[in-house]
Amino acid sequence: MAKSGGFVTMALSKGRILEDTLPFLRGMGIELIDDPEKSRKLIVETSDPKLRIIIVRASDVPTYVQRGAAELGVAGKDVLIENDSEGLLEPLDLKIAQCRLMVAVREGVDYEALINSGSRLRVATKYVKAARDHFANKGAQVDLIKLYGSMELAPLVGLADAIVDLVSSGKTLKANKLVAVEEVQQISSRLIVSSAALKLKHKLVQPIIDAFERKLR
Ligand code: PRT
Ligand code: MG
Repeated sequence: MAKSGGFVTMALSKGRILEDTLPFLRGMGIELIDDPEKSRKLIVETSDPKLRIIIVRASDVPTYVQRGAAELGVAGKDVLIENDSEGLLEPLDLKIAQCRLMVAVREGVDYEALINSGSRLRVATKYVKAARDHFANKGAQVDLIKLYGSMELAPLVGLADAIVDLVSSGKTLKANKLVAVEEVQQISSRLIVSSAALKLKHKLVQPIIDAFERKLR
């Protein structure tokens, strides 16, 4: 464990996860001292001297928790699928930042025919592990093309036949003349906890898990 002493660090990402986690903290009577969306501070104290928040990239949350730089965090299931889960517990589905991981193709493309044609489908995605499992379960042969963003562009410029991406309102697909054709998985964000911290700092960490759980009821 990196940090000893009597406090707990929670790793959150800016944007929807931070926003949707604040009500859980408020349920415990905890407010942030600074607004991370406004200030550039990456370590944010809270009204509870025993709890601080660190602001990290969404896909980095598991790393901070696994390596003991934070005891707790909130991460999308998409991020957790792509990350290894060693040393991590996932005690609660917070049902926040909900969306769906979907396969999408260009409007007018016959996805079923493409799949059944037997030729290898080129699929661009940031979610390589989830996509690999999905197409393997379907028995479909695919070439996965790893991208880090703007997946929607790939089918439009001939880089890929399909993409696997997160969809919430569907506006991004629509704006790029793509259609969702298949669901890979429902996604929501989870409270994650370091299994080591849960043992070593049980008295500090367990009450936070319990408070989040109460808010879900
Ligand atoms: O932005 P950054 O590169 O730092 O990381 P990130 O994109 O992973 O972080 P962030 O904060 O954008 O997302 C955090 C988590 O929110 C993700 O891990 C998901 O679990 C969840 N979430 C929920 C989403 C969406 N909804 C979502 N719509 N994450 C991303 N999107 C993107 C999607 O990839 C697509 O580009 O929004 C676009 C589609 O949105 P619609 O509304 O047009 O369908
Ligand atoms: Mg983003």
